[in-house]
Amino acid sequence: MCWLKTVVISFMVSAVVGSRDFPPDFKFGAATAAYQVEGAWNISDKSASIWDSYVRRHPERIHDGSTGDIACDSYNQWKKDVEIASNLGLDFYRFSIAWTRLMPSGFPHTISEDGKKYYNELIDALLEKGIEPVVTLYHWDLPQSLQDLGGWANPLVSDWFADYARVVFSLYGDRVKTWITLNEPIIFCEIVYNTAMHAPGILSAGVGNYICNKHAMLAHAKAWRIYDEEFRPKYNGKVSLSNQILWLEPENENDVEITELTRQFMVGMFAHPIYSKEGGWPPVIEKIIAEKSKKEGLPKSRLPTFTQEEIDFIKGTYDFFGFNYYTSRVVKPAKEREPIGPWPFAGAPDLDIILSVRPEWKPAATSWFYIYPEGLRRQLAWLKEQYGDIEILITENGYASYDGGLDDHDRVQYYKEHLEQVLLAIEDGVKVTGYTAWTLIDNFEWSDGYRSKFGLYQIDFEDPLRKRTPRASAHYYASVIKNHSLDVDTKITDEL
Ligand code: GBH
Repeated sequence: MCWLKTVVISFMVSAVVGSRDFPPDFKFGAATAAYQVEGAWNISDKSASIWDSYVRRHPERIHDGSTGDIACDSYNQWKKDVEIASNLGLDFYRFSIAWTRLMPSGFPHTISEDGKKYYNELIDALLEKGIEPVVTLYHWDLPQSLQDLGGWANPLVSDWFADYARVVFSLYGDRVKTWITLNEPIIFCEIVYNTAMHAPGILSAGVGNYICNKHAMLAHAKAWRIYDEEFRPKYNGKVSLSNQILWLEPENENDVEITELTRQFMVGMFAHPIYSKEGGWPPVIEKIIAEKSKKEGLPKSRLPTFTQEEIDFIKGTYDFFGFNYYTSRVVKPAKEREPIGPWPFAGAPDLDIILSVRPEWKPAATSWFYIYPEGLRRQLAWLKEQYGDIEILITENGYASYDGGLDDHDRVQYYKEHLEQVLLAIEDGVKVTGYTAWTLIDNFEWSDGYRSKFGLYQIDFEDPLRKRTPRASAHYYASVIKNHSLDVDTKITDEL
């Protein structure tokens, strides 16, 4: 009888989704980022990053006043990370390199022996287990020494980043074939300067964010071109960036146009310069910010322009489209003098829009997070329509809870429902080639400290060795990977 029940259920499910199987070459991974997991913040010759200093200067801006000083202690426990990545059956593991660990001064004349060795060992151990390393160069931890020189607001930052990228490519390019230059410029530029709620905690709303956006695009492009010219011929890898994308829908039919405009503002700002045929900022966005700036009596736009040379330099600097998806918003115009919450999660003053959510989208633990799996499929379709039939890699997707327990049924549900949307998108003809779960292990969730749990594995933060224990979601994900299909039980009890 049992088999009959399974057949009936899978038939019902396949009526919703055509195929439950992933294409043969589809890859599954999980991700972390250096500051969120490594700890060992001042070990050996490592210097302080902007997060190391921010958590000291502003404990009140971190939910529990915590720091990433120790985090998951992955600097010492990395063998366990590799082991659990292998137990999950991951095709790839996405982690980031801490600039301050590898190049303590921020500049390439000092390369740390310990830093070099740490990432060498991690990469080799992954490869030994048949896990491909996918490496992010910058996941928000700028050397404080470079911040002291202006950080992402200094036009030289793109050269500093390029020099760092060259060092990383030359050290690890023989073994790492997939590179992410920058993780989520919308967060490290827009959130930083519009809210100061992330390191370095500098408020410069409507100005600093745009300067940073421009320099981030140039930094990415310089790194891509260095790879393309100096390393691609011998290593033949791929380089792109990861954009954070909120899927946006009109609140009602009158808001269709303003929603498309907001998409250009939020996605196009960081994609149009790289992925469009014309290059440069999305023209509508350039126009709006220029007009606003003029009304404010400014001599020129707060959005710095690109020269034609810069436009051509940035255009086409990609090998795939990487993006992180968690949640969605609906868009409506703000009423006159209506307060606009902090961009990019609540509203955008330069567009006079308010972002909110539909009542039927279930909230996850943290304030910004509402569940809308269909948003992922729609986002994928939109990307294809905008930028053509390019390879897309989902570089993060995952679920936040405050409950740190092992029976994380909600997280299993989240993964299942989002992976269903990925399959549907593939059926729609979108070239999605891989999916990355955020995150392998509970870790330091930025301003939310250790309160928000995203891990497939639970971390015992009371334990000096930071014991890693698989949650139900780890069992589920392992089973999806093993079967290369969603035709699996959501309640798996196999040993991991
Ligand atoms: C990604 O950011 C990051 O790449 C990753 O490091 C992070 O752990 C993960 O997602 C989960 O957040 O309180 O309004 O300032 C996604 C964007 C950045 C969303 C921090 C929430 C705080 C929102 N996240 N942000 S707010």
